[in-house]
Amino acid sequence: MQLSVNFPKGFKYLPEFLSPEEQKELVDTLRHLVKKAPLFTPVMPRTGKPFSVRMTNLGTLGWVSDRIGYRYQIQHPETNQPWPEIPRSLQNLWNKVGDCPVAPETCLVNYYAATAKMGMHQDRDEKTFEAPVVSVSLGDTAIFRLGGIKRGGATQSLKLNSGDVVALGGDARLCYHGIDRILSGSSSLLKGGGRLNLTLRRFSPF
Ligand code: MD3
Ligand code: FE
Repeated sequence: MQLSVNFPKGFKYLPEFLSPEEQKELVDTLRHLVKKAPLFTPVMPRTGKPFSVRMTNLGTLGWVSDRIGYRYQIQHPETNQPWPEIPRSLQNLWNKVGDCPVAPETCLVNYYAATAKMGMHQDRDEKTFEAPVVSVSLGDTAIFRLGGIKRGGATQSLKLNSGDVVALGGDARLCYHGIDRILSGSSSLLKGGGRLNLTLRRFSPF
């Protein structure tokens, strides 16, 4: 158990929400989908500096970053094919924990190898912030950092373990957050190690 101080209103932390069997099943499903929509390495707008995290997407829209900027688009940037559908199990998860009357449009799949991290940022490329973001962690544990809605404020650190689900709604939806590091070797779920994070979202207002 972690000493979880004061989570912002709207931050729902559901440790071990997925059973080991559900996690294995989800990884199998993702393995097939990632063959159709391979992980790619996004680069920072303007500078072209590569992310350490590799990504792909599922759903009618997917988030990409390249020299032009951050945006949602309907096709994979390398195959130019539409993204695969969001699997039923993830749509069901959204319905269980998302507290949202409409379906998710996108699932960003982030893969962290042992040394990957993600700097503090807000998720604000969507056209609505009324819908939550629902996140699933699989594989190695991540040290997650959560701040407030203003850059540079107080932060707290939380471990996200395999099978943990986090739902970010309300005030939490625009909180700064990032991944400080991965605890390499902490899980044997992914052959080859590392961590997968799935974030289900809505782009369009409803
Ligand atoms: C808190 N992903 O894809 S998931 C991202 O583990 C992203 O890959 C991280 O940040 C990852 O944008 C964190 C948990 C998460 C997702 C969205 C949030 C936490 C959040 C939005 C607002 C506040
Ligand atoms: Fe984020």
